[in-house]
Amino acid sequence: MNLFLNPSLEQWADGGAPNTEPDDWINCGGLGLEAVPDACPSAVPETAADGARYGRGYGFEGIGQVVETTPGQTYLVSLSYTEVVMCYGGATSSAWDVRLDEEVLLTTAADVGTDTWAVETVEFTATAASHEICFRKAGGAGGIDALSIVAQ
Ligand SMILES: [Ca+2]
Repeated sequence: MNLFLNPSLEQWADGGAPNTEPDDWINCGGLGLEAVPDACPSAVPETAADGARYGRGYGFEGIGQVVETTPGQTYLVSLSYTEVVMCYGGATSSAWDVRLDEEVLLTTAADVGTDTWAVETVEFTATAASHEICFRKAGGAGGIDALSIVAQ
């Protein structure tokens, strides 16, 4: 069972405006994300990895959730990610950091292009009754979608 709420970033209360968070997600980076296609209909890629929307970040923007965990239990975190050409320019990069309580567990590839939704996974073992999982941009403009955390 995926422990993230709104894992495909489909619900976005304020219309997906720049520097905001999808419903149930918190800002864990410089600023929040923005929803594509809502905030940028000409963004590339046009198609989400899952559903109708994805989140786009730039620089060190990020979103996260605090999930309840069982100490000693192993969890698998997964994300789909891509490079994004923005409406208003800026360097593209698909690099995202997956962070556990601000510690980087994984940095994704930076160069998957804009025609690919790549998938990466990383495991961790819980040491507390809850942990914050954060997907934080590691420079440039890129997208995320289809986020999950599942007990193994
Ligand atoms: Ca989606």
